[in-house]
Amino acid sequence: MTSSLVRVGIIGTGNIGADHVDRVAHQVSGARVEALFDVMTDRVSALADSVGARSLPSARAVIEDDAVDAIIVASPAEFHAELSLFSIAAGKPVLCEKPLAPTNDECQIVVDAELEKGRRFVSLGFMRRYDAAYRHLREHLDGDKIGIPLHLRCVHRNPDVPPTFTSEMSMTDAVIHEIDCARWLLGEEISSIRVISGKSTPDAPHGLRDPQLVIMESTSGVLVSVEIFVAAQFGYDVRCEVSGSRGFSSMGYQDLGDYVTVAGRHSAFSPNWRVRFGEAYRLEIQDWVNGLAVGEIRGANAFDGLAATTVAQAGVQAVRTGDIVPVHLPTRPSLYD
Ligand code: ISE
Repeated sequence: MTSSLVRVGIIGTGNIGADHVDRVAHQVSGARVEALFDVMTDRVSALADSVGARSLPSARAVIEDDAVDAIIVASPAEFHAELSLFSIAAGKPVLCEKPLAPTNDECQIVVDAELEKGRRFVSLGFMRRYDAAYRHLREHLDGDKIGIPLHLRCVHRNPDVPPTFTSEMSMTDAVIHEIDCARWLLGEEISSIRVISGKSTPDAPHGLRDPQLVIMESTSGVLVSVEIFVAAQFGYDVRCEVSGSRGFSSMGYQDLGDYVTVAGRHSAFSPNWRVRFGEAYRLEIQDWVNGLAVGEIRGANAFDGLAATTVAQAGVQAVRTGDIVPVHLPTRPSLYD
């Protein structure tokens, strides 16, 4: 780092990328936005001007720019692995939005690139790890407050999705978060997955099975169930309850901001994940920047990305076949211990 502020280059300035520009510029300390790239050139120039950054002609130009210390990748998922690889080749830390890549093979190539360099560069944007409610859940598990975890019961509801959304995308775009949370909360891998779909909501885009019930098992046999319901209409709703051998701990059930009026009882749901997890995203970026200042790469890593994509892809197969699909993960290299 040649400046006391981490100079960040951001690639992709759509919804989440634009949020990250605002976070780096105004909501975290120790960093500033140095350069941006987006294929939508009009959008990116105005955004760059608003935060005193430069708009560059390509993603690679951002990564290789001498005045950029670290990269945030918020482009569409199919570019994540390639841009992470360019960042690794340039020797620059990269905070990549989930997923690390849509396929296991591409994720493995990123892991291999880090192994070859003998150090980690990639932090993966599994922001739920920074959410206060999920952190409490993990403290209860780590503190042995509820005994041995036996069942994680998760709910993931989105108000709506684009008309092109498919039953498989429910696994790769949405359930991938519960996959990461389950691994992070339990400290174990997922060993199998099956997906059951029943009656679909009439509000689902044509062909989308919604809701679906996902049932996973961890290596020690903990059950992880997820109701994934992406055309739920009323708002964004994420819950998780862990049943343990001596109690339970839950999030998302008690903290919905309920209020009561003469007209009845109301629950204030977030409109979308950008609002619900806004603070988690901010804390994730702050921790990333704080880590870089002391030479550490923090947050979920590239192997976490490989593991999550591997389970999500097994989930895709489970959607298509209805089978219980075993998950085959490579052994975790010591770089990721
Ligand atoms: C979206 O892509 C996300 O990443 C959100 O975190 C997730 O909750 C949502 O379901 C996805 O569509």
